[in-house]
Amino acid sequence: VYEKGLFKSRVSRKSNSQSSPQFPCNEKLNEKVSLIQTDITKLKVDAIVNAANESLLGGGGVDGAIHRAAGPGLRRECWDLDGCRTGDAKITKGYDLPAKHVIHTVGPIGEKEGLLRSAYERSFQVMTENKIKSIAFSNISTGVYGYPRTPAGRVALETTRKWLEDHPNLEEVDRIIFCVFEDENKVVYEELLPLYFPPP
Ligand code: AR6
Repeated sequence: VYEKGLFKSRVSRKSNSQSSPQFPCNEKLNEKVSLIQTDITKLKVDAIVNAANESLLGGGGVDGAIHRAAGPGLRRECWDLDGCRTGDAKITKGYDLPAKHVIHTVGPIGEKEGLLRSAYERSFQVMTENKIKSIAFSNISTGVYGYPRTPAGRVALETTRKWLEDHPNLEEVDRIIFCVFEDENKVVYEELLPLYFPPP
């Protein structure tokens, strides 16, 4: 499922040096993080993270794809959740998906950094509360909600790096996957990953 060898890839760290964050290499953390380009509904992980809206009742984009693949049980469970505020996250079962759970988070409309950070942080909290070991994130807010891709990637990776550093005893979390769909986000993550998770 996972693309291995990410950190030995051809990516140059020079390309983004102007605004490089200064994170030291930590191979233990690097091992937990992967990039994959695929349809997130195909991933067999403990949880996939949906870019939902506040109603939690489905929509277009990745949300629509997840609801279609999961089947009507997902919509029924979402109905009972009574929505989700922007920056928050809620969990359901995965129903007909290969993933066991769906963490539904609602990103901001437009470039509101605090709310996007909150969406990732709340997803990590929900992951921990539910003892989830492997998680795949879609690129929250970067489609219909119009958050520019590179700043959104920075928020995703910075939040992840900090969360991993703040939870050094979470041995049970063994994989955090960034699931990109279109080529533009793949390019963004290939450039940013070595800045937040530098190779040896
Ligand atoms: N697998 C993985 N990623 C996907 C898939 C897929 N099957 N389909 C799209 N993406 P968006 P948002 C990528 O618009 O910007 C919905 O209607 C897509 O290329 O799905 O947070 C909700 O109901 C993009 O990079 O979510 C909300 O109303 C990323 O997923 C609203 O859109 C997110 O794009 C949320 O907008």
